Amino acid sequence: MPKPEVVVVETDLLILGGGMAACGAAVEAAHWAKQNGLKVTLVDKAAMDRSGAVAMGLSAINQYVGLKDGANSVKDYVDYVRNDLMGVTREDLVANIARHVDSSVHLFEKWGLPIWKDENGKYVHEGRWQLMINGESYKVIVAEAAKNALLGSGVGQIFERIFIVGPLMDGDRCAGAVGFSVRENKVYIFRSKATLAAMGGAVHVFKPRSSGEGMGRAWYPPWNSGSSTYFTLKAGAEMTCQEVRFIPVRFKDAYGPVGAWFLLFKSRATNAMGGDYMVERRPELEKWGPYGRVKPVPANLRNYLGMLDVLEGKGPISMRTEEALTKIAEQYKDDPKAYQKKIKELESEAWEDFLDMTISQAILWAGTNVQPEQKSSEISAAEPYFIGSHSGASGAWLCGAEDLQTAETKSEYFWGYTNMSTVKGLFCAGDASGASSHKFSSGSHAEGRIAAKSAIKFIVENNALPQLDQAEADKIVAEVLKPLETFEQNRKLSTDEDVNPNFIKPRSFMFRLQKIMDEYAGGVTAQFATNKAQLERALELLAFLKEDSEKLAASNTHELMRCWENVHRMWQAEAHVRTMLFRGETRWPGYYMRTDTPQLDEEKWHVFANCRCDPKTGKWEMLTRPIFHIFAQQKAEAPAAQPAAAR
Ligand code: SFD
Ligand code: AMP
Repeated sequence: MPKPEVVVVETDLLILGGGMAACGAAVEAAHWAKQNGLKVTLVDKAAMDRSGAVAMGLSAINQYVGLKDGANSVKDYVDYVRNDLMGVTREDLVANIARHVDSSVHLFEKWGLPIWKDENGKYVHEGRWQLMINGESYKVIVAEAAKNALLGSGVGQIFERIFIVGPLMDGDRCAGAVGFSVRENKVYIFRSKATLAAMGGAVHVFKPRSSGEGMGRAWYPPWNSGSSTYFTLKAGAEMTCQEVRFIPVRFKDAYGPVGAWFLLFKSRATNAMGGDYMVERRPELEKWGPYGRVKPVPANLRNYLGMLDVLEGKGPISMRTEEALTKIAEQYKDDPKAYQKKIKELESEAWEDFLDMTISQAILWAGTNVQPEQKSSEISAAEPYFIGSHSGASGAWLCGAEDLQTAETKSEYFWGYTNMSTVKGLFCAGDASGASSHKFSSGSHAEGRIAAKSAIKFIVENNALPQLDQAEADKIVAEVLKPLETFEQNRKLSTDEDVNPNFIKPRSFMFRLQKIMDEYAGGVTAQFATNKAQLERALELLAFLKEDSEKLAASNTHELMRCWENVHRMWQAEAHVRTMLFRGETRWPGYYMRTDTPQLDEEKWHVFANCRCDPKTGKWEMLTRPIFHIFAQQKAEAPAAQPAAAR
């Protein structure tokens, strides 16, 4: 391959990613950039219309607070999130999103997203915080608005199919990013005054349940590979909640969502003996301090109760779809025609739930003759993912909004610009921002808007383009392209492209990473359990893997992307293992169990576990940060008012 062209792009605000948070950022940035005569550049590794977690569409908007109707308050949402995360959340970040999220949802509707309405014109709720949508084209609609905002205002430019590898630094200030085109022979140096990382979370760090050709079928779409974590870590940012992975319980093998079944259809899940683990194992909840008593039961504890059944050999666990649908239709039982009509209506809602967001689940149902109104379906716990915007919490440690700080929080949670990381000029949103779970698609969009507005303020107040150290930039470009060179130099040493004494291909590298994580860091085959000795062994093996990452080889630019995706995953893995090792307790059973410290330790570990990797020395620092409340002090055990739909 000829030497790639190096393209230098100068901008004011650089938005990395084209997902929900980046689209929110684009809309907001366009507005403020125009007022201030600034330029905005957005870079996505894929095509924005269908990139990120919402690519296939979604069937619900999971965060809507309903402030206008007075249905809930910001504090209600904060209570919900804190309880669900077993007490570990940055209340200031969650509150900031909660007070802005409704306006993002109203914008989605204005842009053309169909939100279900009842006969009185009111939104149909799936649960207390969730709205039902016809969301197959959700991402297309949100991306269109983002593109219109950036391109229509004349302030913006968009680069698609450019994979961002890592940050460009000017001392302690983020100076932009380096990436390459996955379609053309070009390397990009993006120089910026502020950078917003919004490149999603990570999948395929752990071995998935699926194997062979089905391996790409995971719950989380395969293209988010830990780039946000890598980018922020490499810039030297402090990270938080890196131990808080997310294990979704999903319809088995095709990962269809369960929310609509549990909340809208009020279904039960039962074991092989017909027992309901949420009822039979309720006493187990008492072991988990105040968090075992909150309503709804935290997601990890719901998982855990089901896992206990599986460990006792009581699987499979089934979603009782037939029971739930029949129960709803029962009210029409005196009128057979009305009964049949209702069943048909429910049946089509059930299929649409999958067709809107997890088409493969509908295909699996069809392929296995499932009629949900007649037959229940197996559910199971998926492999671990990193998705801080959902029910995980991993991400960068960010500055909160000034007006949400208290005298107590200000010195810990505030350092100048809302949503800025501990690195000057580097902002984060969505999965890239930590300790602010349950923002989902809508909250990520709102957080993107918050972060972009703040980043523009930063630019206005720090309006000089950081220096570009050309020698350093050349070094980074050479490093980015090295796998292509390694392949070219060594390919003739073997007759098989994938087996070579001098290099490792990204696919093999990924399998090695996944095996380490699965076996030692609490993956599926380890039944989500790990301990100090296993985590230390994982670190030992990860160190060898890191050495071998120098020998990654790519035969084309697509494979070059695969190389870097796996390097990003490896760093996400290391941050995760180190933080699980650091936190000497089990706080989120159902996500992972530290078998050597199997209990909650509120006294010692009611804190954030944070980490930082010094970009110069490569040395990791582990530290704790305090958890503060921002509303009038309440006890964690005070449950948020119980939603009608919660179990
Ligand atoms: O219920 C690079 N989520 C759901 N949210 C809802 O509101 N309702 C639902 O129904 C949801 N469900 C759901 C959800 C997620 C997933 C994975 C599934 C189902 C299967 C959560 C939201 O989707 C999630 O919170 C947001 O999408 C998060 O937004 P953001 O912006 O943080 O991430 P993104 O949208 O995935 O976008 C990431 C972008 O980064 C790009 N990218 N670009 C350049 N260089 C690189 N190196 C890059 N790496 C990644 C991506 O291309 C993308 O544009 S439910 O079933 O759980
Ligand atoms: P899911 O499809 O599992 O991602 O769920 C969508 C939303 O519903 C998320 O906000 C979940 O936290 C919530 N949810 C799912 N199942 C339950 C349940 N059994 N009880 C309470 N909330 C739930």
